[in-house]
Amino acid sequence: MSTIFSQIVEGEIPARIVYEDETTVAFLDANPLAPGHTLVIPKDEYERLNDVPDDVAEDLYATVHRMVPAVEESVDADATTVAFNNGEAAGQEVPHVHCHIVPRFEGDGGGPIHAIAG
Ligand code: D5M
Repeated sequence: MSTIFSQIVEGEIPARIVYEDETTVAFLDANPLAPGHTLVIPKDEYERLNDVPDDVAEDLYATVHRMVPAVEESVDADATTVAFNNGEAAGQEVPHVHCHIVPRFEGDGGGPIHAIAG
């Protein structure tokens, strides 16, 4: 049984995809903490960062690096919180590695986000 994110990669369920290359995809979070909240995933299914091979980790980071300024620009954010919930005890709900890019705004009252709620 593939993860909900693999189903997005396969086009089996809809998502608002904002970037895609050979190994990674970025799409809007369905339950955003702020407008523009984006998730970046490897296309292949790995449950945790610990499981991701080095070459895929490089591609994943490259996409995060590319998406951070794009997300900030798209919603005119002042900053971003960039985080992984890596494992169930950390609040990871979808067992397919994903990086949250959450737009932040001066005075948004969020402080440093301690836990990215799923
Ligand atoms: O975060 C899992 C995140 O995944 C949470 O912010 C909601 C989001 N989510 C769940 N299903 C979907 C679909 N179908 N499209 C887009 N976003 C989705 P976690 O770190 O695992 O708690």
